[in-house]
Amino acid sequence: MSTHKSIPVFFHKDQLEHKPLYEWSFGERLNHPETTKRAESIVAALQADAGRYRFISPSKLPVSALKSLHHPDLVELYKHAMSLPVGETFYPTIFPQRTRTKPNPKRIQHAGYYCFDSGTPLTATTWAAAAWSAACALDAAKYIEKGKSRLTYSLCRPPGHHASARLFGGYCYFNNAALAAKQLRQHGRVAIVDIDFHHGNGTQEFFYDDRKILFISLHGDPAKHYPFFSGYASEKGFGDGYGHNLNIPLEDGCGGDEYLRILESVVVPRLFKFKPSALIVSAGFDTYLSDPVGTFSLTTEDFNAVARVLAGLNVPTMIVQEGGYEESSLGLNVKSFLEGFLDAADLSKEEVP
Ligand code: SP5
Ligand code: ZN
Repeated sequence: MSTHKSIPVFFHKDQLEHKPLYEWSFGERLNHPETTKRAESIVAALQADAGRYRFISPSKLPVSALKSLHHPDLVELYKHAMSLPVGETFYPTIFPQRTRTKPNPKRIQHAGYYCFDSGTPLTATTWAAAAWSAACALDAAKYIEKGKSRLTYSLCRPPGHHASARLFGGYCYFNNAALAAKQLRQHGRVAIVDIDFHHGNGTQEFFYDDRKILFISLHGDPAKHYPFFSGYASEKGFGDGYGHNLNIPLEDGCGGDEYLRILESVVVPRLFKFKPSALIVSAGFDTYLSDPVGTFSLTTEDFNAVARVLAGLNVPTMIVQEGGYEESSLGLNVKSFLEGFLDAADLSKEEVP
């Protein structure tokens, strides 16, 4: 017998207006992997199973909510970028060291002060798409907080986990998962498990000295992969937060068996010990076997198994979309993952006759 309700899915159509054209990667100009087709693939897969997924358009969040998460100048910069000519993309290429420079968020040429790579352009529509993406995470957090649902999915696009308080990068502008975590930490301990292929450097930085938030990230080894400067196992937190940051770099080619073994033997015991009152999953699917960016080899079925393992924690859970660039399979991978949570929740509620 099925006891679950449908999953609320937060998404706003204006998130599709942000259209980065290309990225600069080691001197090469590449087609940008963070396309609108990604979100469209997810929408199509979930809409095909309308009984299980309930689409909700988020309410507009106040600019003050973004300015209490990010430096106000960063927020102003995105707003200023709205005056770029339609179709024009601005790529920061000058990244001053933060010494005596005085940046002006109303000068687009100063964008590099607030940015750490050349793959994350600004356009006239970046602000709207990124603000709606953040709203998807904040509204889901409010759903969880009010007990309206024990499981939510935020179709955040653009993604968020590389963005820190003062810097954008890695295709990320606002840190959607961090916004949700700050909301939920008012009520207790929050665990964030980041399963994107890349280290969630922005999220790590937000909560590095915070013992109320446990951040765990499994990712490609930063010695070889983006974001290179962080994601090492030696980064364990700072001050009060020491011991509440866990980085697990994995080898290229890592498949489902190895991934699940680490989840069950390292991640789950750590989560049980922490006893969070809520779980946020930063869910990237660039660990997929044919992803053009990541180098792991998880299958669609593996995502289902990963979800079942995390669902075993049995706490209110928010799933926040991060990366995943194999457009044609992304929707099915997200669906497989969400179904893992739904099925596990059903099992735990089954009564013995
Ligand atoms: C949210 C997220 O997953 N951001 C990832 C940012 C990674 N950016 C650097 C990737 C460089 C590799 N470029 C693609 C190679 C295509 N063959
Ligand atoms: Zn990623």
